[in-house]
Amino acid sequence: MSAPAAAPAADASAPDQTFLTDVLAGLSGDPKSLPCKYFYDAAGSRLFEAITALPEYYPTRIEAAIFRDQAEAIARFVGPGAVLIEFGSGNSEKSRVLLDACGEYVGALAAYVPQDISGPFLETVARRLRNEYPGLPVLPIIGDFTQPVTLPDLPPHRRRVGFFPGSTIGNFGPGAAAKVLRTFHDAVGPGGGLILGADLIKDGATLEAAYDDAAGVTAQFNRNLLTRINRELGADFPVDRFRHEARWNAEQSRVEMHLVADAPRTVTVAGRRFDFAEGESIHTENSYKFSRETLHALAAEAGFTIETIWTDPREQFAVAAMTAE
Ligand code: SAH
Ligand code: AVI
Repeated sequence: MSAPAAAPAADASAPDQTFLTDVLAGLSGDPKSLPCKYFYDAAGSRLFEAITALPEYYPTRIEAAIFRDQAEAIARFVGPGAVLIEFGSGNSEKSRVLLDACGEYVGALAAYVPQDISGPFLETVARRLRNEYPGLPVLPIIGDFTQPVTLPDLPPHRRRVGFFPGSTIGNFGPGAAAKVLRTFHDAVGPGGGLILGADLIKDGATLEAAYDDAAGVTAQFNRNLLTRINRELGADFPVDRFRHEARWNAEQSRVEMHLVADAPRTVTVAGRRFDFAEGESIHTENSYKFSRETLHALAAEAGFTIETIWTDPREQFAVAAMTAE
């Protein structure tokens, strides 16, 4: 019997068509924009990790303190023997607090499922977790959480709890945010839970500093998107000629990140030319900030009921525990 013909090998050097389509569409818009999910190549994931340690970037620190202070209550909400699914898991640092708290107060989890778009980073983190938590099934999924989630084989008849910390929900506009939470609702099923971290509205100076730190790490993170487009899509952005800007848009309750051209420039991406006027920006990210009211409305729109909202003493950040109807 002859061996079946081998499937043609994927061309690793070929540009990702979805990435290319999204970039061309974003740069053709008026105003120009790029989807923020493309920040997270290997370098972008490392830069985001560095951002979380910056003095100006308060969300990670404050959210972690809430998790520590409320560890027992959160573990009781997760419940014994549950499956924890983290969407946009990054370095899974915050999940460790939950894994430890569940172990201490209600019994170990049945499985931990980290999902992230940043594949190699996710694999490294999963390997580390397996070493540190022997006996805990760690079942990573590489994928985009804005699409329906295909879960791996999970232990049956277990409560499923989604975990979406870091205010990643803030990177979606109001309609898109509800849609994302809807996909989590489908993943955990009726009666399942979701623990959501969300940054709260505060003064503009604190917010703009958090997205424009003195050491310039956020600027590097923002510009890395252009470096990635140059490398993966054969573009010729003069990366250092685009200035990083963070703007608090109080009317829309969001911090916007922009890359602003220092002079009139023409850039080519996969053979297509894009003209920039001096001072013209590419809008690269929105980071929406919430109030208790907007959180309740968002949860309800996605089919969840909020059971509890935990905050820090200055009400800078919120962690909401909600149940899928
Ligand atoms: N949950 C972690 C990381 C938050 S950073 C924490 O709170 O610290 C946001 C993470 O979401 C990054 O790791 C990024 O790679 C991932 N991400 C961004 N957009 C995504 C998408 N559409 N699908 C899956 N993961 C995404
Ligand atoms: C991942 N996300 C919630 C971060 C945020 O705060 O919007 C990404 C980020 N952008 C700039 N700094 C951090």
